[in-house]
Amino acid sequence: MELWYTEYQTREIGITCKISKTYYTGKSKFQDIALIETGQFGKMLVLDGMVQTTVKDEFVYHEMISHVPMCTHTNPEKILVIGGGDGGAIREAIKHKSVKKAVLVEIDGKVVEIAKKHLPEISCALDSEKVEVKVTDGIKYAKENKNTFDVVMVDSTDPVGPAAGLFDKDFYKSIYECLKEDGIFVAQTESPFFHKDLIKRVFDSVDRIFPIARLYTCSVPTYPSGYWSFTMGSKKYDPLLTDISKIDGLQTKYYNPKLHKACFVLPEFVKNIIKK
Ligand code: AG3
Repeated sequence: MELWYTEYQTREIGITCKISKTYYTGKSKFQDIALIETGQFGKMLVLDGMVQTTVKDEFVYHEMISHVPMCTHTNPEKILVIGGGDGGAIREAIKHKSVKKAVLVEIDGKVVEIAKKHLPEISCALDSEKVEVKVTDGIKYAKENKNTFDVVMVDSTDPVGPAAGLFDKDFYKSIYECLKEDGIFVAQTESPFFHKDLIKRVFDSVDRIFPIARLYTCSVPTYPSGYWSFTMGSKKYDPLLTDISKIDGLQTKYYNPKLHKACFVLPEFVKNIIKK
């Protein structure tokens, strides 16, 4: 018998994958969790029915959420990832030799446990001695750790359920305060095709709080519309002015020095979303 899984990305469209194995389905305190084997994308992590990551396309999102801010900062030593319990963003972050410590703050310990057990390719860095995993609320953590981090990445789920507060203006203010004076933050901000209002709202908030606000995009085939956005807020460094000749030795499959700037070149309809 053939088994298929569908994520209904909007009320009008979905992504359907043939699955050959179910490694885990269950409920944590915060959400439904599933770990399935798909023919096309390999192992796939699904939270509350929404595809979070797959072994075959995770590199795009994880490299882009991490290397763009990491290479914009001139000396990122202390890193914070909020969400991202699968470990992919932090795996990329610690590829940077300057990093002394990377803290992962994930609200749902079950996600970390499942990723460690079933997604070693993605979660491998969680056992690194530079990495500290804290199972707690990222909003609270950001408030309690002022002036501490060089780079903060918000690797959240969609703005519903446990992640809703991670798209709030007050949260971005706490992030601003938990960054050092030249700190940078990036948040995943959904699809320019399907989530225009959200992108506009987040970009506006970040633009009000940070001296520099930028939006960049990449292609993630398993996410709604396949086209994804990130919003960056920076206190000092402008990613468009990064000296890309200094970026070298990073082992990547998507990110590269030229893309560092090219990813900020936006199509007209995306420019219009964030136009003042
Ligand atoms: N977090 C963002 C995934 C959003 C996908 N949305 C959806 N499928 N509706 C990814 C976490 C990876 N570390």
